[in-house]
Amino acid sequence: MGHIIGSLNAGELLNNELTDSLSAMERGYSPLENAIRAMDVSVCEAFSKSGALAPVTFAPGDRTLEPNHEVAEAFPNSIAASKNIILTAAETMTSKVTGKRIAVLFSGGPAAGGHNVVVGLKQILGPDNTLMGVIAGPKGLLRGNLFEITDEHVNEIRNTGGFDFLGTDRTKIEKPDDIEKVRNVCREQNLDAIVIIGGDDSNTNAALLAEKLFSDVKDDGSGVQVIGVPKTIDGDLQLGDDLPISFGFDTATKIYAEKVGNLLRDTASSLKYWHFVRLMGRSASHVTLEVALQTHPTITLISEEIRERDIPLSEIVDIIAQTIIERAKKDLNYGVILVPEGLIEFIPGFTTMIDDLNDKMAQFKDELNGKSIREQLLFMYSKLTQSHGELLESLPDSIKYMLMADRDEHGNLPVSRIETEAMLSNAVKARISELDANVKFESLNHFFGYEARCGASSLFDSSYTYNLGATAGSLILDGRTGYMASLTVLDKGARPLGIPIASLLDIEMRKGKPAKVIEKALVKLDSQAFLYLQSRRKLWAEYDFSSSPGPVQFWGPTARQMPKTVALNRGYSSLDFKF
Ligand code: FBP
Repeated sequence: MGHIIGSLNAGELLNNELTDSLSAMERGYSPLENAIRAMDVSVCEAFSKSGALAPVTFAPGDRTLEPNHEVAEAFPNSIAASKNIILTAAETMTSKVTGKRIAVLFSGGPAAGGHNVVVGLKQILGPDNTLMGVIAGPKGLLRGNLFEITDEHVNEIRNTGGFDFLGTDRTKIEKPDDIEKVRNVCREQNLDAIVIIGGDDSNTNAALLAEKLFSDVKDDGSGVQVIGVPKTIDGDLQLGDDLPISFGFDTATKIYAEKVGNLLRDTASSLKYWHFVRLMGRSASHVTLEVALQTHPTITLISEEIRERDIPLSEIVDIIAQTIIERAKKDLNYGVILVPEGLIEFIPGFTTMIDDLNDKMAQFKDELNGKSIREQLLFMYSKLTQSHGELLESLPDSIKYMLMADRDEHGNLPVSRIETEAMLSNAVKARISELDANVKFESLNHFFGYEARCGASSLFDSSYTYNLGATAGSLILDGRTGYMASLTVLDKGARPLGIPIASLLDIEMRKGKPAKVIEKALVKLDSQAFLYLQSRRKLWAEYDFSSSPGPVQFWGPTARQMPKTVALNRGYSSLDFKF
C-alpha cells in the first residue's frame, strides 16, 4: 500500500548526482544561498584603516540629545556616563582587549541582516574574546540559555536572512525579578557584556538593563555592559543623520516592492481587478512609502497623513471610490492600493477609541478573564465612552475581534492580524454602488507581511549589519555601556556612532499606564520622501506609471541601492551606499 508521505524506494535514489544535490538543499543549502554566503560585504574605512579588520575607539561627537526630565531621573547612571552625547568613531584601537565574554541575542520580530550583526561582532572581537549566543531572545536570557558561537557558525550564517540561528521572542525585561534573573545569569556565565539586537521596544529593554547592570554585578563591583543594535523592518527606529534606518527595512521593502510591482503588471495585463494590499510595518508607514516610491501604485494611503490632516474613514473611502470612478471613465477598471498595516490606529475617532479600549482592557483585566470574545465585547461597549462604544460596535466582526486580541508584552496592538484592507474594500464597494452603480469594481485583498522579514538579506542590509556588529563590538571593547550602535553618512564612507539609548526614551501610555519607551519614528509630512510621493500621486492615480523593480538583486545595476526614502530624507546625492 502506498504511503501518504512517500512511496519511492530510497535505495533507487541514492548515488545519483541530482538527488545528492537535492538532499543538500533539504538541509538548507540552496545554491543561491551558498553564492550569497561567499559574497564580500563592504567594510567602512574606520574598521579597515590598518589594512586588516580592527576595532575602533570612540570619542564624544558634536551632537547632544535632550532626554525627557522624568526619564533622566530614572536613568542616573546611564545619563551621567553619557552626558547625552552621541559618540563617534575616533581611532583604530591600539590596546589589545582580551578575555571578555559577550552574549548576543535577537529580540522582537525577525529582520534580514541579523546574522551578519553576529558575524561582524564575532570578527571584531577576535579570537581572544568569547561570543555566546542566547537561544530564543530575552526569554532565553532570563533562563540562561546560552552557547558559544564558533567560526564554523559564522561561516554558516554569513549573509543569510532570518534569525533562525538563535531564534527570538518579545519578552519584556522590566520587573525587578527579571533584572535579578539576568544579573544571576551574568554571574553564572561570567559575562562582561550583552548585545541586544532589536527594535524600539527591545532597545528600551537594553536601556533598562544597561542602567540596572551598570555596576555591582561582579564580585569586584564592576557591572555588565549592554549595547543595542537597531533592527526592525518597520523602519520606525531612526534618528535623522545619526541613525538613518534600522536594518531589515531595505530587504523587506525590496521584497514587498517586487510583489507589488508584479501585481501592478498583472492588473495592467488582466485589466479587471483592484488589489487592496496591506503592507506590514506596524504603526509607521515607512514601509508603505518606500514600496510606493519603488513601484508607483495607483493609490497610497499614509497613516500619518490621515491623522495629521484629520481624514475620517468616510472620506478615505470616498477618495478611493472617486479615483476608481474617474479611472473607469477611461476604461481603466483596475489598480493597486497600498494600505499601511497600522492604518486603523491613525484614523480619526479610531485613535482615541483604541486608546480608550487599551486603558479599559488593562483596567478590567480580571473581569474579562474567562469570557468569550463576544462576552468581552458586550462588556466593553458599556465601559467605553458612548461614542467609542458605538464606533466599536459598528465595525465588522473580524475587526472587532482583533481589536480585543491580547496586546504583546510591550502593549502593542497586534495590527498584523487586523484586516483593514478587507474593511476598506468592502466599504469602497458599497460607496461605489451608491455613487455610480454602472462602474465595474472587482477587488482582491492581500496582506504582505511575514513573507519578507526573513528574506535573503540585501547587499545593503548585509553590509550595514556587518558594520553595525563591528560597531557594537568596538563599543564593548572600548568599555562603553548603554549605547546603540549606528552608522552615519552612508553615502560617504559611513562612520560608526554610539547613541546613548536612555537619552532616546520618552513617556508613552502602554497597557493603560505611562511607560518609558523609545518613541517610534513616524513618517514626517515635510520629509523629502513624503513630498516626493505627494508630487507624483495624481499622475500615478490617473495613468499607469507603475514600475516593477523585480527581485532583490545581489549583482547588477541596482544591487548597491539603499532605500529610496533614506537617500531622499538624508539628502544623499545618489541611491547607492558607499562604504
Ligand atoms: P519588531 O518591531 O519587533 O521589529 O517587529 C516588527 C513586526 O514585523 C511588525 O511589522 C508587525 O506588526 C509585528 O512585527 C508582527 O509581530 P509578530 O511577529 O509578533 O506577529
